[in-house]
Amino acid sequence: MGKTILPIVAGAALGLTVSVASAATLDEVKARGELVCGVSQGLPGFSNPDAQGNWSGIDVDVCRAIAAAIFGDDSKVSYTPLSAKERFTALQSGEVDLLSRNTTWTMSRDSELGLNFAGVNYYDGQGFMVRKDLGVSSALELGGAAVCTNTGTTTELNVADYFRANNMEYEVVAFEKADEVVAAYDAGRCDVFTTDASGLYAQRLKLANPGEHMVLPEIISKEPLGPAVRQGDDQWLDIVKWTLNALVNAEEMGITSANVEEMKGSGDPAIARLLGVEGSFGEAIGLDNDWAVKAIAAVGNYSEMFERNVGPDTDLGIQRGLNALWKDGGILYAPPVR
Ligand SMILES: N[C@@H](CCC(=O)N[C@@H](CS)C(=O)NCC(=O)O)C(=O)O
Repeated sequence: MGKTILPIVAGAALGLTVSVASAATLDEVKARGELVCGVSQGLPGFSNPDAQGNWSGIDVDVCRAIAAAIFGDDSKVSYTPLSAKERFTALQSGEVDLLSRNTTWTMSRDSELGLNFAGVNYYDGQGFMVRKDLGVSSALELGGAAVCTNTGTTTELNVADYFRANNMEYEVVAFEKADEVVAAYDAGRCDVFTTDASGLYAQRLKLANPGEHMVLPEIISKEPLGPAVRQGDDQWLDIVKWTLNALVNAEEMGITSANVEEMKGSGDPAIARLLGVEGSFGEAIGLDNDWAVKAIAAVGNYSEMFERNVGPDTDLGIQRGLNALWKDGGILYAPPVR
């Protein structure tokens, strides 16, 4: 008990608006009539606004799925663009209900920042991009290079580890905003652009001549990207966690946005539980029992979400790889609704 109450009391005594550990994020979201989701400032395939300010991407779909599970309406989301450096403060202070922003789940973020990660919506790893005319074919040939990267990321920590472990010198050229990193690399201020491999595919689209650049074969880290919430509200953590699990389980069970209504009558007990035909799993997390139906109807199952935003038929052209289901050779595995 003391653990959850103390931060509220301390915050109130200081006269601060402290949402940390305030119990019912769900109640606040319902009273406000919309979910406030922290996203990137523009990363194609993950969270990106179009010219009209409509957001799309695999991280945006997580926000939409949660809004749909709560309100039955995936448009009830307001998106707050955040730089890598700003994102954790925005979540800690209560400015956003949820951070869904290509954020790597690490131990220090999970334990020291007052956050909880609700799962992984994209398994990634850090890579390097160079100009083809640099004449390099491996990251191990990058000794002495100037490396462009973002501040406040795992990226800058991993690059330091990698160069040190391989006894290579390097010079960091770091910026807070991702577009500044891309512009600096494109202008030749550095030899190498490093970030999550998905980010390389996404940001490459913004270069003047994408065909003049190549991604090197080395992947130097594990970057499990997923949504995070504040510590101290277990119900809200469950809502985010189980909505994400529902999309992965839906793919495994062959449930899609197109057939979800029909699948309610499938007779398979596992499908009946996920879709709220049997049991009261939705009520147990503070939602309606058909919460998963609403989420799946809005964004589709995990595969639909992947293919629409980052898959082979999109500009990013990414294969499922690690992000395939466990039974298809990947590592996506959601616990059962039971
Ligand atoms: N996954 C890494 C890197 C995240 C990150 O912020 N990457 C940059 C470079 S791709 C980015 O998303 N920029 C987009 C933006 O800030 O809008 C982390 O969690 O630290």
